Parts: sequence; structure tokens; C-alpha cells
Amino acid sequence: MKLKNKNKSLCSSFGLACLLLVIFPISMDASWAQGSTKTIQFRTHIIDDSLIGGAFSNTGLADMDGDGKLEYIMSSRGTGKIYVYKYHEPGHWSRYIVGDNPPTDAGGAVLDVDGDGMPDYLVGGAWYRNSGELQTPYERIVFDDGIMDGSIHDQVVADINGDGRMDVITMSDRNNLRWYAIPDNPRNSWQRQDIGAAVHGGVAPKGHGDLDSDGDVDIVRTDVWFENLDGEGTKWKQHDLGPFMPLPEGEPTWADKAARSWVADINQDGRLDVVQTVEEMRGGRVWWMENLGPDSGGTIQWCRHEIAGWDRIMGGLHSLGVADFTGNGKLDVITAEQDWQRARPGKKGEENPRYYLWENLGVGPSWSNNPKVEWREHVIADINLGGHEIVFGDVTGDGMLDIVGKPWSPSDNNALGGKAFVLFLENKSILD
Ligand SMILES: [Ca+2]
Ligand SMILES: [Ca+2]
Ligand SMILES: [Ca+2]
Ligand SMILES: [Ca+2]
Repeated sequence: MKLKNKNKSLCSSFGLACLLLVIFPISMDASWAQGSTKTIQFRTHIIDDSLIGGAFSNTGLADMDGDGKLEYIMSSRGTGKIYVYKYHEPGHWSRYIVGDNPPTDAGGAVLDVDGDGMPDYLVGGAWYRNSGELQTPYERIVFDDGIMDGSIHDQVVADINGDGRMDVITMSDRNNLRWYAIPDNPRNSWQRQDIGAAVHGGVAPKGHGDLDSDGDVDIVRTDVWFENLDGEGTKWKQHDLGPFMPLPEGEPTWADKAARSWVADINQDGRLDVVQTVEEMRGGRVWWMENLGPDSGGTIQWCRHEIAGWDRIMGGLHSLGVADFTGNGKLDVITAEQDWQRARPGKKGEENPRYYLWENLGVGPSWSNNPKVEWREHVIADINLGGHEIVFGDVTGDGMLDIVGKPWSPSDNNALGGKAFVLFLENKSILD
């Protein structure tokens, strides 16, 4: 992988179909940056530094005990436990173990599966019925015994068939890309519908949306997207989105095309775009695919815009969030470099992992021939602790989105000497 190449050669190596966005230095043109924030700042709190083990994954942020406040949920194939962290104040959380034996690699989702008003927890081929009490373990119910061996990496909730009820998309390179409708009695086995071939990851955390504006949910999988032909999720057509970077020499084949995807309208033109990261290996990059709408033949055209990672060797970016973190009404992007030794930043993983926020400053000056979204990079945590499947929500209740992170498997070189951890990034940004 030729990370030090400049834009021109990257056009060919990453298959860019159009001019790349030039990332400007940090200065901001006051004439079009109105509504931006004065200070973007996150305060880091380590809320658990006593976890031993690895393979922590399957994260969510939801009100698991019904008191109106968000809890953090995650689980580990390594320890075999499901953890819920209850917030009291930014530096003080309580940890509960609510279940055992999560049958998955990664993925996980929070959804009220049985419709009783309490969010439940989906992991691999099982769902765990939320008892509503953090002291009472959740019941484990298998919905597909064919995917109980850790063969799920992405697990995403969306209404695929448009019936107003949420469905569950799963994918792993060990099986395929598919979705399940939840039956009236969710204790029965769930019917699956196949969508297409799989890669390791490329749909999570939010690779779904109505990309072609015909009223139904389509699905992104790294370098392609699947059109929901009948609106019921029974017929799919695969389209190119844009080529992925070639697998670097020495990387395992399972890491090929492993990405995170998030569908959102980044430039506020009414068409849904796609933000993506390289998740499983160092040399991570962040970009967004602008949806240019259909050509005369009806095929949607895409234009790749880089956000970060072309000018340095970032760690694997197994986290992606898109939301307005800065309060200016525009969608920002967050990610974190992995703590895991094989995907830490630097040529040989010698650099420390960091958490990032790219502030969306809006579409650039109108005098430009090709006005594009401008980004300003903020390092929001730089304490030699990385992140994996970070999640966000307003935990403190002040209207600003906070972030919770943890490693997949901790590096011996991290700030805690190889211990796993959960950290909370309290959004303390000061608005205009
Ligand atoms: Ca709660
Ligand atoms: Ca429930
Ligand atoms: Ca559609
Ligand atoms: Ca758009």
C-alpha cells in the first residue's frame, strides 16, 4: 500500500472517479463558517480499567433499565460475558453482567425484539430478552442456530420490507449478507432472506438507506450497494459504489474490503451519501461517497471525497459515527484508531491510537467551481487508548452527543499496560 502517494496516484490506486477534495489547513474562512463552534472539546473519563481479556465487541447505547437515561452495553467472546454500564456522573458508572456466552464475532444491536417496550440485545444468532432489571440476567433465545459459532461480524437493524417493523441484517465473510424479519412470536426461528455475497464487514454501523429515492431501504456493502428491487427485500440488484483499496501485502484475506459504512446526507442536497472507513488494518482511511444522482441510464453516480488517512498511516478505523456533534446543524464524522496491536497507527504500529472528530464546516465557498464539504480535524482523545465500535448519544443530558469506546483486544503497549477498558468522552464543546 502506497500511503505516501499524493492525490494523483491515489486516484488510480483507490480508483477515484473524480477530483479529490483537497483538505485545507485548519484555518477557517469566517465568511462561510457561520454557525460553527468556538471550542470543540471532549473530556476523557476511564470508566472501567479492570477488564481482563479480549474480543470485546457488540456495543450499544440505549435505555436498558427504563429510567430515561442511556446505558452502555457490550459483550466479549473472550470473557463470555455481556456487560451493561449504568451512568451516574461522567466519571462514575456501575458495571453489571446481564448475560453469558454471546455467540458472535462482532456486530450486535439493540432493538425491542418482543415489543414489550424494553430494548433487547441482539448478538449473532441469538437475542437476549431484557428483563428490565440490571440485576436480573437476560434470557438468551436463539433465532438462527446456523449462525451460533461466531460467524457474524455486522448486525444492523432497519425496516427492509417497509412494514413499519424493524428487521435485522447480518453479514460475515463466513456466511453471506442476509436479513431476517422478526416473527410475531420472536421465540420461533426467524425466516431469512439472502441479499448477496459477503465480505468480513461493510454494512455496519448504518449502511442502509433509500439511496435511489424510490421509497425503500437499500443496503451498502463496502464497495457495492444492493438495490431493494421490490421494496419487500426479496429481490436485490448489486451496483458498484466505488472500488476499495487493494489488500496490502501481508494482510490476511479476511481483512479484504472490511469497512464501516454510514448512510447520511452529508452535503444536505437531499440525496443520501455514504461515509466509510477502513476498519481492520493499519493504513485506515476515511472518506465519503457523494451521491450525484442517476445518469441518463438511471445508474446512480458516485464521487469519492477523502476526509483523512491519505497523508499518514492511521490505525484501523473499526468505528464510525455520523451526527451533529458540534451543534451547527451539519453532520460530523467520528472514528477511533484501534488499540489492537495489529491495527495500531504508524508504519509498524508504533504510534499511539487516537479518537477523531471531523467537523463538517458546510459546503465550501460559492465562488468555487466545484463547491464541496469542508472538514476540520479535531483529535478528541490522545491518551494511548484506542477504540473499536465506538457509540454515541447524549449520556449526560445536556443536549450534546457524548461517545463511549473500548478496545477489541488491548495492546500490551497501551496506556494501561495491556488492560482492556471502557472510556467515556464527555462532549464539553462550547457553542457560539
Ligand atoms: Ca437507563
Ligand atoms: Ca423487549
Ligand atoms: Ca430504494
Ligand atoms: Ca447528499
